Amino acid sequence: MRSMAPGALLVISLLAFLAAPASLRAQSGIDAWLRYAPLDDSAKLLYKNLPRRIIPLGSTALMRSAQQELIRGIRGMLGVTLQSGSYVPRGDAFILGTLAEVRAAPLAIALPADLDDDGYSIQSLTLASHPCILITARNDRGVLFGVFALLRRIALGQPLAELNDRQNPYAPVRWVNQWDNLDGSIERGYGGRSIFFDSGSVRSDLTRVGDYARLLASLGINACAINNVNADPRILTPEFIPQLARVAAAFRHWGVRLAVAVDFSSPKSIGGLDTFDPLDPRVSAWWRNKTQEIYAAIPDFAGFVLKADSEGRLGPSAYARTHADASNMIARALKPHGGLLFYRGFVYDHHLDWRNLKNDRARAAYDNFQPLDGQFDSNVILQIKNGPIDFQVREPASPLFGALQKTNEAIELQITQEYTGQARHLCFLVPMWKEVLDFDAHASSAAGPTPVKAIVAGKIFHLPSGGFVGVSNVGADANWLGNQLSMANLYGFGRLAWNPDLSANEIVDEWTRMTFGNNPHVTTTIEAMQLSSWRTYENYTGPLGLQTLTDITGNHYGPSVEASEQNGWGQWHRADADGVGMDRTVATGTGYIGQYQPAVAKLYESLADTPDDLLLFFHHVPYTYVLHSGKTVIQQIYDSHYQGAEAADEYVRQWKSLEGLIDDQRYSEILMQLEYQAGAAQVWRDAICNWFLRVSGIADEKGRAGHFPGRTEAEAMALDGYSIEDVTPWEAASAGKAAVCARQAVTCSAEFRFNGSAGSYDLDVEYFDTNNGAAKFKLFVGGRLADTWLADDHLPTTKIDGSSSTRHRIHTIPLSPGDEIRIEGSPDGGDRAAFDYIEIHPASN
Ligand code: GCV
Repeated sequence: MRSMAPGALLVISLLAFLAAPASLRAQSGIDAWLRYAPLDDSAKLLYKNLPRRIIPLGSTALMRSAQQELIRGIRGMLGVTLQSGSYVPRGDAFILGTLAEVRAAPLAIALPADLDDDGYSIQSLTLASHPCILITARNDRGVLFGVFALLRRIALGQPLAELNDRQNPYAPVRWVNQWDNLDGSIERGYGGRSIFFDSGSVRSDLTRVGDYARLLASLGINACAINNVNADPRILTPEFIPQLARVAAAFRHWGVRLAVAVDFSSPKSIGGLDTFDPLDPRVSAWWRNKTQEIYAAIPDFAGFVLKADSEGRLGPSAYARTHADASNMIARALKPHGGLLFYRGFVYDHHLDWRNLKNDRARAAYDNFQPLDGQFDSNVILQIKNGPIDFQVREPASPLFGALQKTNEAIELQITQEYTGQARHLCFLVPMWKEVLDFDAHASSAAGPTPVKAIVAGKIFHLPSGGFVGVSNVGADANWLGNQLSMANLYGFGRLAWNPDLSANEIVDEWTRMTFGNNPHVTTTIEAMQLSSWRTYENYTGPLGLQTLTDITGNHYGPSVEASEQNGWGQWHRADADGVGMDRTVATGTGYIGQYQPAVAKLYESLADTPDDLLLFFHHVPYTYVLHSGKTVIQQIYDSHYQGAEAADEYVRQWKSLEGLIDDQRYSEILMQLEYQAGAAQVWRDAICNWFLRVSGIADEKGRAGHFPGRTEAEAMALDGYSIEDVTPWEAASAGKAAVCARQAVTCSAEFRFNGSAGSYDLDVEYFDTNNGAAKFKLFVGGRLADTWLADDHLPTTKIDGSSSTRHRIHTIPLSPGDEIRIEGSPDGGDRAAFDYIEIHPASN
């Protein structure tokens, strides 16, 4: 996603704006799925008899938001401006009110008796012989959610006549977490700076916070914790609380409640005590007073999130206390105010001895929390990541879901794509989340199937609370997450939190239509891309349950197979010359599988029955082990990487077929992103295949791994100013080496002669775009300049490695045998204009 010069972008945007019909005009993405773009005339016909008046029966801030949203949506999509009025039984109207308000109006209609908090009913009915649409709910937040649901129906072109839609949320907890730091950076955030904080304070302009709350409300999300779980204790200082109150106010009229993450040592670090021992009465008094201070400023404050005894965060172990001691002490301070304490289950030892084959990080959540079942207060919720490790591209469901019967649980899903392409790669996560949510944990022999979604919603063991938490990490960039297509993940999380029974197809269809319109070619293309994208990403990063084979001690982005080995972090895959995979069996391995309920454990304990997709997560096997698919493990590793990279290439072609059917700005931004992804997928493919080829010594039966037709390595070129350096990890560069320009040089060059037959070719230059400068490249063919570009992307590394390796494709160049091809690189700052190879292919166009 290289940036264009601002001037060029302005001219292009202006030209596009003047030339395009309204629906195709540039869109920044800021409105996400709430664009309310005009429907086409035939769709509008469906709604020609809709009421023209809107009657809110209540006057709270939330009711005003509901009213304004309905006006905004109907005006945008249908070009009709609703008139506001008060109720008289005369004329058609949209009527908005809580059940109590409808009863008091009074409207002589039968009202639904089965609505929960935040649930809603949308009914088309006749009042005094006038057709009306009534949106009602137990609370005004529910009315707002009903308005969004009605507008969604219109955006999707669904008829409203005889409508009787009653919906209750599946679970009370539908939260998002942001990992924003007070300085304005965001841990694992890819969409720019924080919309909440800057330079140690809450931002003065909270417009984007309100916009965000509107997006969240449209999905039924009811709370947001705004700061990093690696929490800065200053969030609880007396100076900060009034600032938090401003954020709460920006959230409030969208029905989103504020929460914050807290640091367990706060009583000591900011509270003036000499201890943070949860059993010390001074400590509990401190939390009580602090909580009162917060509720005095923010009466609807939702609660705290706590990461303790994890990744260096202080916790109860400092005083030999339990997680229950810690969480109950804080929960009791919140209890009188109705607040919740989310205690994170992500507790593990990151100094494990990797030489001990019985050690296993995957065991940690269960080992820490299962023995405490029954000891947590009723307003404590254990927040458990979907899998036992850490948001890898594929993990089994955490066994902890099925192991607690007396503890409120929430599943933590990661919307921000930390290990799944960091919003530079298309990776629609809803299919992955669905697999976990629908996974039968066999938690109770009495209750029939016990899918994880029902467990966390408290439905199986009749618990007071629980539900869904998404780590969202939106930022101040116009498109929120750093990639327009990634917004389907935020949308999908919210829809699943409301109703986890929705299918991935339904969700992506809604999102695509609301985001890009109803053109059938557009919707089919985008939906197919989204739905295949998780498998694609998994294919070229870490198939067979290997997890994302990335730099796990660094940026979690590019390929680095050995980064997870021989360190204490415990993300081991144990690949060596003889075989690959973690033996987690009870019989011979770490015993992790024994943490599942017997029916699940039986499945995974058996090598023969374990699904191929999770094989190497559970078992260590030789490379020649034959999968259910009939392929050997090693061949599947090669094949999946080639398939994944081909699919990523195919996305570019699919996307290009949408030119002119969606607005230019989003078309171009996404095209650039997909072209980048296609190149990066090839980097992954080559890195992983080369690594396994070298380590296993077993050839790819299709002859692809290690053979790269049309590729000329930098090492084989005549160099001037460039020198050849080893790359770390070696698999991140073709043949392990790159040409790096001398630090002081103004320009370095490398050249070779084309020795193929005459024709038209695409030239791929693989270069390293480090983020500490913007090197300039020029490519000459036969002495003539063919292309020039800047290495000015902001990839997450200063190093020449798999994260900075980037492909630049130059299309349709005529070449004859003997033509001289010369690349010139001019370093800038720390960016050494390094490159890896040039690959020449017959032109694709
Ligand atoms: C907020 C992983 C991430 C960390 C994150 C942590 C957590 O380790 O890499 O950035 O810290 O999970 O979920 O607490």
